[in-house]
Amino acid sequence: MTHSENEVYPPSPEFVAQAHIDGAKYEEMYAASVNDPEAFWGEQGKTLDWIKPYTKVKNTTFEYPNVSIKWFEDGVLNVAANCIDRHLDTRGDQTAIIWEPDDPNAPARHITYRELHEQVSKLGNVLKGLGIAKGDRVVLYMPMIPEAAFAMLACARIGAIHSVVFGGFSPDALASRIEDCSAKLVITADEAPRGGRNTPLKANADKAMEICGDVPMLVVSRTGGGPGMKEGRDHSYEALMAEASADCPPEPMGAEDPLFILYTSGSTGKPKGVLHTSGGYLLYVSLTHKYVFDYHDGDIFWCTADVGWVTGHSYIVYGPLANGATTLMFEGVPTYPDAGRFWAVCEKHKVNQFYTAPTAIRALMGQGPQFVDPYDLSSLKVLGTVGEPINPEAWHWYNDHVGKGRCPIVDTWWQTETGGHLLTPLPGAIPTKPGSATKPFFGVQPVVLDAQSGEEITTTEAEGVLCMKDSWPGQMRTVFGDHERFVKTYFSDYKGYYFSGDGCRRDADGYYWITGRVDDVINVSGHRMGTAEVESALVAHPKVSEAAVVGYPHPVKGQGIYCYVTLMAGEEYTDELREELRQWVRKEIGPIATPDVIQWAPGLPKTRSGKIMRRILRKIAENDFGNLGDTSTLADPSVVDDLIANRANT
Ligand code: 6R9
Repeated sequence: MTHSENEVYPPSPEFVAQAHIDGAKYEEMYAASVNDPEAFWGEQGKTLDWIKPYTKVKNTTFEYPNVSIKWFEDGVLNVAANCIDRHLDTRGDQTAIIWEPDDPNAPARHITYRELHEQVSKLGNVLKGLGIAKGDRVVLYMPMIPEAAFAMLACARIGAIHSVVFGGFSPDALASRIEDCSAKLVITADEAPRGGRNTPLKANADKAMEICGDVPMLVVSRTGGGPGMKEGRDHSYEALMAEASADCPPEPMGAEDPLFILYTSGSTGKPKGVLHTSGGYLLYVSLTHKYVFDYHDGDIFWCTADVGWVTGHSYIVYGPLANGATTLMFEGVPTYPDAGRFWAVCEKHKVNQFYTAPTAIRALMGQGPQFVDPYDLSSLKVLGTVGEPINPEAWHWYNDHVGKGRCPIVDTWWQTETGGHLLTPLPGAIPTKPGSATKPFFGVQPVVLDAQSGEEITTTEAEGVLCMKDSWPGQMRTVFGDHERFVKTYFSDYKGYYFSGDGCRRDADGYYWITGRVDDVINVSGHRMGTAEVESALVAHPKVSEAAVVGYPHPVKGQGIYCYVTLMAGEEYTDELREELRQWVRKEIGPIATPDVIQWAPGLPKTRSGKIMRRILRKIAENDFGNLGDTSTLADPSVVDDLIANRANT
């Protein structure tokens, strides 16, 4: 089945009748948002609680090299107070967080806004007691437990900047992030149960500190296992919380004071510390959460992401809590104890909006409908996807078996850098087309540029690179500690625009279809990875002299990791070494970076100036030999034939 732009699914009249935004309202609000952004955002900004109201709304320029992005710059607020304190009068006893543990037989936790206030306030005081002050960086390396959300919010409450590192990352990856942001504290847990197995977080953090040096550690006891505490460095979360006062006034923060740093892969080897600030980010995630999921008071919202990714930041923690929602946090994996777990949880907690990644849908689809059909999914109203384009088969399976044809599917395109959704349907307003992220959210001005000339394509139908013409409040502000890199990465290739790194097509109805990255970033199970990161891990092995890594189509992961490896002279190309290299990369970066294919490449296709021709390697990995393009500039064209002859089975 291929994409068809003629296949259109409008929301049902019943859905439209109860939705916040219908088609006409979308058109009206969208026009207002781009015709007069000052007025639009100035008005929307009032949905937050300000300690000192802003008088300025937008002060942004994409002009190279003077890029500068400020929203609500003279306003003062506190993000945690907006997510917690302001709800206490009206919904103190409402559940803020439902926590569903990995083990389906263990009890779920329901944490009210009042309890959340107490926990976050106590933890804020614990952090202060450990010497953390406004502007200090705190790294979180946590399981999917409520304490992860407490820690993020406690940082926000006292003005510290959190940087969450995904629990699946290796000690090396953790160490480099601790170092890059000069963290003053690491918050972790003894172990992270997932799918019936425990990830040794504390042991990994211990190893990281052998690399980056000791940093004070606050350790949550999740399983009671894991290594012992190091005297003078490690502190027990439970012990300090037991003594902490619950009186912790929220720190007044400038709207442009940093809220968090989140490292993400780019086309070079070193992950970038994407920096988000307080006011604009919170407004943008709360507004998108409300309108994109058509969230109504009392609804149960579930985003299945990990808090280690931006999706978890924006749509498990900040967006939902700013809206006074009930947000579900799931510790486990979609296939444990079996492939029905997501649906069992939806039934158990009567989930109304469900938000996941296409890779998870494909994996579950492969297990068969018997894992979903028995569950009562009548509570569901809106389904969402994020992370990569959704293929029509997966879309239809999601629509038929999960949504029973009743629930609009919102395919949300956005990035760590964008803070929240940029291209997405509003479910009561925009008819969907399977595989298309449809239309821009309020205030978002997408443009399609010709990749070579950089000219804006002004016809409705267009194909090229996806850029943004103007800023939106959730946009990242800089790369932590390297503003020049920020300007160079996003604003130098196409002057005057924000460059997303994605290619796209706009159809005759003005719908956007993302065609994938145009740089050396691959998307493995919805996770971004720089091919350069995997290459540098490979060449760090003593037997490897050179490596080139590309993505190739993978039925479940979307893209798999295909590595071409050249060994040092005299080394032997063996299956044992291949497996050793797979484990090596896994250890260097983390399990998500484990190579799917390693092809021995005694020679790599290079230009005469020594540049590896990745375009050709991509084609070979894709099994597309008829279409190698111009190979005449290669120093030695015969290496291509050798690589084709020895292409690995995938
Ligand atoms: C939120 C998130 C961003 C990259 C992005 C694009 C891809 C995300 C997508 C999508 C097609 C969608 N992407 N959502 N592609 N349709 N709905 O995933 O952030 O990890 O930074 O990845 O993911 O290529 O540029 P992040």
